[in-house]
Amino acid sequence: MALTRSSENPILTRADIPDVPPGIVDATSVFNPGAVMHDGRHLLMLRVQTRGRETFFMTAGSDDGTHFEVSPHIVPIRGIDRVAGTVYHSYDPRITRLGDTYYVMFAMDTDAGCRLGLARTTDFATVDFVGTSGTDDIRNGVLFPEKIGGDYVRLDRPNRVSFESGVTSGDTIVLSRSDDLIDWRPVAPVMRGRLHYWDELIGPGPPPVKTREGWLLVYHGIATHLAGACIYQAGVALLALDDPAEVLARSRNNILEPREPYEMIGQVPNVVFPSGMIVEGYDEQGFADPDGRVLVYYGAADTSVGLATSTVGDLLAACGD
Ligand code: M1P
Repeated sequence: MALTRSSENPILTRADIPDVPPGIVDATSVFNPGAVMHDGRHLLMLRVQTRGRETFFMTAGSDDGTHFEVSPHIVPIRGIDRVAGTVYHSYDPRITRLGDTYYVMFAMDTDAGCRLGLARTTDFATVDFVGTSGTDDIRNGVLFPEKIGGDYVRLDRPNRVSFESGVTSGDTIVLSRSDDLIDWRPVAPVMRGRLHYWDELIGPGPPPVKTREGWLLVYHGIATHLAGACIYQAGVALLALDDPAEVLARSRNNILEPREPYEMIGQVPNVVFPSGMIVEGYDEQGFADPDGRVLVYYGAADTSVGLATSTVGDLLAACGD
């Protein structure tokens, strides 16, 4: 397998979450983190859920990418009250660095449905809401780390598939472009789910990584089951550098699937959900080093945080497997 689990897994559990009363007391779960290098350290932005099933963002820092200390603060998104109505939950943050600014794209459950929120920060101490990023019902959105063809570009996953339970998901990853990060134009479908196989429903994972071969995308795929159960796995694809709507390669098999007890048992069983990825090593032109270590952070069973590692070269090879 292209990804190797850390022997320290799960690297973060509810036991690592300090109380921050009155919001967070005896946290229930921590999962689906965004990840980025900040000030020479590995930083995770965590989705923390409480017994009241409220959701909060917290951050954790590490010198080695494996052992994290959670800061005893809730990270507020300043200005999110500008959203009309109630934002019930903000979750699944994906972090992209553009210049000196870190952009956090996250899901917001609102009265109107699921929307993408966008916030920005330079220090993760204060995070400022930029706006609701588009008007479509979308849960997964990831920004590319540079403009392409003069536009901001993102991959998103519109929620167009409905289950009987009323839950919505999606089977298409779409490329969208924007001049201002707020108004988005869907440009082209990039990848569709493969019915009957491991990735029937799909969504982009962490922000794509620039390599000399193309944009490396880790994504999640969902196998549906007659009983209504879903199995969440991770896969990898390679997108063309100039036009990321073009898929150059896509893994036939998943590269990570629920196998360990902490992935198969939890609040939502059988889930690995990759949401953060750090590449240790870029060349002077900003391309990821093929030998560079890759750290993929994922939510395990919507309960804890797992880490799996690889190299850029191994992930590129997995695209063709
Ligand atoms: O419970 C598993 C996942 O379910 C949803 O996945 P998707 O983004 O594909 O719709 C999300 O709620 C995600 O947070 C969760 O981990």
